Amino acid sequence: MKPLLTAIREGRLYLDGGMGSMLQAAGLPEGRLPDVWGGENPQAVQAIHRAYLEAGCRLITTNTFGTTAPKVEPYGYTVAQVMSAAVANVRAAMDQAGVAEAYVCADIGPTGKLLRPYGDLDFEEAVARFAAPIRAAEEAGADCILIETMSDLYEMKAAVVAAKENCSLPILASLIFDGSGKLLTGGSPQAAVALLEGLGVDVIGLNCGLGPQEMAPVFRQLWEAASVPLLLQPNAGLPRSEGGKTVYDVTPADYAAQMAELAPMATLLGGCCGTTPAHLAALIQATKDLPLPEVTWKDTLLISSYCQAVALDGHDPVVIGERINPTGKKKLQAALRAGDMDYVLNEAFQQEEAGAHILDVNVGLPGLDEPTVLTQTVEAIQAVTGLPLQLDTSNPEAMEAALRRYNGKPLINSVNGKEESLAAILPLVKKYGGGLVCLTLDDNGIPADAEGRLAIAQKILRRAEAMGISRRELLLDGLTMPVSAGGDNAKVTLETIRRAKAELGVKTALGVSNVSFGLPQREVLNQSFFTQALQAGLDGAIINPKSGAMMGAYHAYRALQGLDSQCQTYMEAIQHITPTAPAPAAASPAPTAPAAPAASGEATLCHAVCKGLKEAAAAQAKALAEEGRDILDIINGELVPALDQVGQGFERGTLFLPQLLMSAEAAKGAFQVLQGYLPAGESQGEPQILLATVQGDIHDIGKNIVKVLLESYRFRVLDLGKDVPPETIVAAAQARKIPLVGLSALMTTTAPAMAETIRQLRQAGLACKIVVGGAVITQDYARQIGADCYAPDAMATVHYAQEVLEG
Ligand code: B1M
Repeated sequence: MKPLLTAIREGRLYLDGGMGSMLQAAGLPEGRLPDVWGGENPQAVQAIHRAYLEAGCRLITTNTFGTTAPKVEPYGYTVAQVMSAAVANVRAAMDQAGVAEAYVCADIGPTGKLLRPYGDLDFEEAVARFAAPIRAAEEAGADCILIETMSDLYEMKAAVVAAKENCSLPILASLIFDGSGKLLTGGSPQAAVALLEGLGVDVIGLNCGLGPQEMAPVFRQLWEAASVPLLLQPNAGLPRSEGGKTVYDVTPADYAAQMAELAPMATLLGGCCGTTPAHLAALIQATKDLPLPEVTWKDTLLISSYCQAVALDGHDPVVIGERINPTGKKKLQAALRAGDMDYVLNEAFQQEEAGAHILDVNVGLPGLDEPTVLTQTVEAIQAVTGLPLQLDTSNPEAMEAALRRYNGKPLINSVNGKEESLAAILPLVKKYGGGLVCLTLDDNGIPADAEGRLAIAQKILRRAEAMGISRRELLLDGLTMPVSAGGDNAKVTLETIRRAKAELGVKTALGVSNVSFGLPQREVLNQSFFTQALQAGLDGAIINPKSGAMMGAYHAYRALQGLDSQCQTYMEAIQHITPTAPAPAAASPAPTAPAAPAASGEATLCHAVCKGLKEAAAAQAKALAEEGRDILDIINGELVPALDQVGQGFERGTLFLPQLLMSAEAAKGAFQVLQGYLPAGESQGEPQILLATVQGDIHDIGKNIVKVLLESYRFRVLDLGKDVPPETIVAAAQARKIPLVGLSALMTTTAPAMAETIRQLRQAGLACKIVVGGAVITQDYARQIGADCYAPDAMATVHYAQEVLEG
């Protein structure tokens, strides 16, 4: 049998289709992990594999979507046992079907958890969870690793890193996008391609969530950006519920017809939820004779964050903000030494608002533990901005630590022509991916002429290509020397840029402002040199985006070169620019980060919550409380409106789950501070009020505010937390003889759980009163579901508690 990667290059391949619904039909009991059940009922699983093989599928996926230690060990099995039984099931089905040439895809599904800082799963813990089934898959004889249904690029990165570190099998990486064309955590198709090609996966794909028609727009975007073969496994349409069962409407014939439209872009085809062997048989029949997609190499270098990609296409330059670098910046030095992350984050926001497309991050200071501080700084910045980062350090240990944790594909600044630098940095680029800034210096220093610098560039290029790093990923830095130290210095740099583009076909980067070192009115020189460098072919300009002069030069260059359609960006930006003025707030020509919900740099509680700045939010809350402002007024006038703003951004699709989570954390931090200004609660005695956020709902900020306020009015509260089943609430209310039950629900989808809880409380014959609240609840709805009171805010809850409990 051909190696899988050869087979992928030579012809179209078919994966199988849905597994879950077929397992249910085969008798999988509700609540039992399918992976475990499959090991215990091999005939049932083998029959499904066999049906797909008989339909013509030749890549068969193991029944191991949930095979991680936390999920299988409670059943008394190890990951290795479940994986090897699953691989054996595929092999047995191949024997039964008489198919000798088929490939076993070891299925790796998501953990079901969000990674820090958005959730509580640490990146390394995620890598370890994926490592175990991947190791077991190779040991059991699988042919490739299929990482699928990933809705978050950070988790996908953890899985791919685990695969690269624990096996030598080909890696197929497949994502689940939603109807808005984004991943759950906001990632775009281009950001996915950047990350996954950087990590070196063999195939990129889409599966689940949508049907072929709904998937088409995202798939087209993948096709336009990717240089590797693509895989497509949609559902049989959009799922809908019918009589409590999930059903899919796309028939095998329609599925085949819709997939045939996309087949010119997909080397590997298959199906996901709702598809059956009949769907796959029809698909194969309809597409097997269609021409194979021609996978084309894209020369554009993509750099990415968790949500967006910035393209360096060799024509349209981008701005790399240079301000997060402590050299010569006393305040930043002090902030880094004190661990004052908010200072650094503000610097990031200001550059973003000034129009930077990528942010350089350098924390090199004597005496600072650079691996730790760089990683922490990168994690803090990537949690609150969608701009990709440039990791800037000469310390390889710090580079690896930050690269590993970086949520995307960064710029790596830098490698140079010295052997030790090449040996340390190139393997990191190969492993984690990244655009690599190549400094034209070596053990003999910086050559005086362009010829010498290009010779070093060629050496780096050869070494990178020998390691399998494409020249597309390289940016040559011709190095800026001050003109005050040599009349030809600027000319040599410009010539190096010109020749690097023309003779080596690489992109270029440059820190511009060093040219004026030692001279007065530096910005005048910087601006002019910058324009000349752009003219020479500079792609990644490392400049101060807060300088009106530099951003003016940048926007003028783009307008004059026809890179700014109808001078739109120029016109918008120039309104804010005076030649030496600080940063304009400019529209960005490259893909923009999700819109920020608040105006720039304002030190307000609302701004801190909107931007997800936890420490700043706590500090602002403290300042307001110290001013003597009423605590409830701060909550209702600042905290709630800030979260409303974030919620609106989320609804419009300009903000994504990560920002929602960061804002929630900031609001919680502020509230914790405010809590200290409220009178202490009463803890002695039986609880009088039971509080809970209803089943399915994890929003608890509002409920917690209600609790603290009730306690400050000296009511005794039993807090059952969030996502609480009706049965738990009824049992607790019954056991503790609670006179007042308070329920919170924040979503239209969880309001019915509130109704169900009330129904069960009433059915149990409890004499308690019931108060309800939360953003989606209204007076009418409360009445309709049988609540005794609707409380629009925390104070209203206190008033009702006083009425019920104090007469
Ligand atoms: Co999400 N979320 N969220 N979220 N989130 C909403 C609610 C949403 C309206 C945003 C939007 O799209 N505009 C939307 C729901 C849409 C719908 O109705 N269907 C939404 C969604 C969709 C989601 C997810 C599904 C997103 C996803 O994963 N794709 C997911 C849901 C997960 C789940 O629950 N199963 C999700 C997750 C999250 C975070 C985890 C990121 C975070 C919550 C963190 C936490 O609570 N620990 C979060 C946040 C912060 C919000 C918004 C932005 C803010 C909620 C909030 O805390 N408001 C929210 C948008 C919004 O409401 N503007 C949104 C401030 C709080 C003080 O107000 O809770 O109303 P509130 O409480 C008030 C009063 O209502 C009253 O007193 C409080 C103080 O005055 N009150 C009571 C509340 N409970 C009471 C109980 C009472 C009496 C009064 O009696 C006991």
